[in-house]
Amino acid sequence: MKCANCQKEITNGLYLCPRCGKVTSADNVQNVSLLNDYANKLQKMMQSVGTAQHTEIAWDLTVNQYVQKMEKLRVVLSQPEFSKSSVDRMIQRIGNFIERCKDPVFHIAFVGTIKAGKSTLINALLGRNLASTSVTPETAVLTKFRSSKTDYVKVLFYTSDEWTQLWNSISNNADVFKQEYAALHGEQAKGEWINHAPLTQTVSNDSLETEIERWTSSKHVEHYFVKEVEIGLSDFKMPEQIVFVDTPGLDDAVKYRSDVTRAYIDRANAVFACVRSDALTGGELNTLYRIFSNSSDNPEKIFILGTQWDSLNNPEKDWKLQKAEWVKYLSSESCYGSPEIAQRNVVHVAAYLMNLCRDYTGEKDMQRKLARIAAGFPEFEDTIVMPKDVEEHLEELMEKSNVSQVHRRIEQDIVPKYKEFLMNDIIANYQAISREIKQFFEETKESQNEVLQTSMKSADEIRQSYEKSKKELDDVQAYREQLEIAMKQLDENTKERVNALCKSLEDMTKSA
Ligand SMILES: Nc1nc2c(ncn2[C@@H]2O[C@H](COP(=O)(O)OP(=O)(O)O)[C@@H](O)[C@H]2O)c(=O)[nH]1
Ligand SMILES: [Mg+2]
Repeated sequence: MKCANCQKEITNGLYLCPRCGKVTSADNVQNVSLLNDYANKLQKMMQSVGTAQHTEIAWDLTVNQYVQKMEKLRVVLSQPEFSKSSVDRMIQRIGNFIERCKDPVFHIAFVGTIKAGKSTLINALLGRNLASTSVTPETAVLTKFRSSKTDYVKVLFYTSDEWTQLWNSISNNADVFKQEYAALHGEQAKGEWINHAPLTQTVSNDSLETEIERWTSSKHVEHYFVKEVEIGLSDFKMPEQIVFVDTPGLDDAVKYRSDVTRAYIDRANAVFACVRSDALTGGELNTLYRIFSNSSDNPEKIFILGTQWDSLNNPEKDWKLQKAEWVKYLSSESCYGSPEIAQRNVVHVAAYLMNLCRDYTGEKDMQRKLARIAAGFPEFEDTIVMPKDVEEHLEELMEKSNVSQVHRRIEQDIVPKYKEFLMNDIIANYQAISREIKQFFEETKESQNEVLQTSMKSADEIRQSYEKSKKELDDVQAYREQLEIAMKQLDENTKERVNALCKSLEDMTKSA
């Protein structure tokens, strides 16, 4: 049938038009004023949808449309008709999605428990010690590294709301956090840094270490209030849109910070999960399962690194056994889905060994450390007898550290495909949110249906409440139809879209 007001085609039997929001027919309706009430509400909602704020996404037209649709859905969900508790999560997901579209960057997150060796590994990959390893477990700042034309350090600070949440989430046994905070006069410094505007400093390549330390090291009081540090590196050999993220531990004594890491896992486009090679605990396995459940579309972007490999008693032999065990757990459908992929993506690494060789100065202490590690490998038994012998074998020891294998995984499995992965992630994210919203509306409709069924129990009640329930049902149906129009394009041509989007991203990279 056609709507009497806007003349657009609509489903038969609707009281309210999902296109213009006006009453289509008041036949058989006793309580016309109630119907009008609903019509007004619907029109108001449509009006606010029409004026929804729009964040312009300049880098791609289709992503721009996705964002526009999500912004409209956000307005619909924010209507007082829906309880805040049931829509909050969706609204938050929409917000995250929009943020993600604004900044199309491929995040490689290095995650794991505290002291797993994340920062040491990042330093091995960067080729210099920039990620802070001098931190106590209670202090760890999320740090991003990306390639840039100039070297810079950008610092973001907590807002007072975030700080309150962080402070309230400090676990009871985080004594060190509180003691150090007191010793550095945190309370006195707080006023200066909380709510501070982001700081971006261009620095010379040589002073990066000092500048980063100022914001991330536990020696400086400022680091408590730093939410995130982004470091631009002129000598980082990665495409500018690939970012390495050093995350606080998943077992941070400050729950707020572990939560930030968890959120990052969900947001990351690829994950390097660092697990000490001698221990895959139940807790860690749980985290790994969670990582997989968040990227079910492509588990090949998840790497499990057995870190601190050199500290096993007998690295080669012990790791073989460990790895077989890990692969067994990780080959299931819910993880890698095959033992072959698990074999390939579970990689041992001794980043500390790499860094020791790289920074080798010939000091006795360094020679001793290296000789101790070399003693774990039978192949050096005859050649490294005295500590000073290590000097002749630095190249081999570096190769032994297996950092080059991690490099290769990044360069072969991620870099050539990152744009495609990025686009797939944006689309998958969009679809997942849309599905959740759709389901929410289906459920809302069902619960309205139940109201209707219950009210049919007595003939008298029908007369009294039928009209009301029916209008409510129509109302929801109208919302839903609106949504369905908005989401129709959703499942179309996903593959083609990926290609088109990759192309635009490519153009953007070129013009950047
Ligand atoms: N023997 C050895 N020690 C390592 C290795 N990687 C990290 N470590 C040590 O483990 C400790 C924690 O490392 P860090 O990178 O700060 O861990 P994070 O908390 O995960 O960032 C430090 O004392 C490192 O020197 C490694 O490959 N071999
Ligand atoms: Mg660290």
